[in-house]
Amino acid sequence: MTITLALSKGRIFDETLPLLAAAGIRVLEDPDTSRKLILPTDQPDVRVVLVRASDVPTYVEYGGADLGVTGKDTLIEHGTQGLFQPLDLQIARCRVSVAVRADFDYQHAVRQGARLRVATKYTSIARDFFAAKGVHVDMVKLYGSMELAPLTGLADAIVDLVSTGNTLKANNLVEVERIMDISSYLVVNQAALKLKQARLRRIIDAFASAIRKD
Ligand code: PRT
Ligand code: MG
Repeated sequence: MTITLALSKGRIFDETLPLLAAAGIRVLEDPDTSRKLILPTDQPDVRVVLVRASDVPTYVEYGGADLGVTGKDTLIEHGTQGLFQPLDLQIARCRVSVAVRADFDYQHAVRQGARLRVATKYTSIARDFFAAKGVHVDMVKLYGSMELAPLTGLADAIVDLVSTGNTLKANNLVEVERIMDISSYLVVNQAALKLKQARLRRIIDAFASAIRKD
């Protein structure tokens, strides 16, 4: 019986390592130097698969992985069907915000009932947020570099992840609304949870006791 954990390279991989260590699991190869997509660990029954951040929920939902770590942003956009989410891991923290060009009067546009053109990768989150506010939007779906959209006239506003705010600042954009706080969750395949219960329980419990408490 093998346990497969889906992670994405970068901050999620890096910030999951200490939690794995708490569960007595060490990954034996560095994803930044190895070309392998399946990484062995020092536990013969545990392996890590490297997938695109937005593919983690898909792998876990369909059983390509037994468990995974994914941002709440990704989880909301994907939907939570077939996924058990036992833990908020409190890692890779950031927020989803609305940002505009520094010279765009967002509050005025909203008060005037203007139709806003919004560019984002997070169309579900953005749609729900503006619907609740009663703001009419035309949504433009992008897959990256959202910051460019207001600078080129593609959109009035973007909905994107912000952590330090440095990327917005560097592109002369300002944050005008905080939509929600984001952190990453442990997600588990529901069938695996039954079939591999004892082993998965030990990993979940070890992760739970290693979560930072602040
Ligand atoms: O990069 P790729 O297209 O493969 O996928 P991805 O961008 O979804 O993956 P990755 O690894 O970049 O992000 C994985 C998860 O990390 C996200 O789903 C979030 O839950 C979480 N996270 C935490 C972040 C950030 N912080 C973050 N700052 N994801 C992205 N960013 C980006 C943001 O999009 C913006 O471009 O960093 C930039 C802003 O950072 P600051 O510090 O300048 O504000
Ligand atoms: Mg990225």
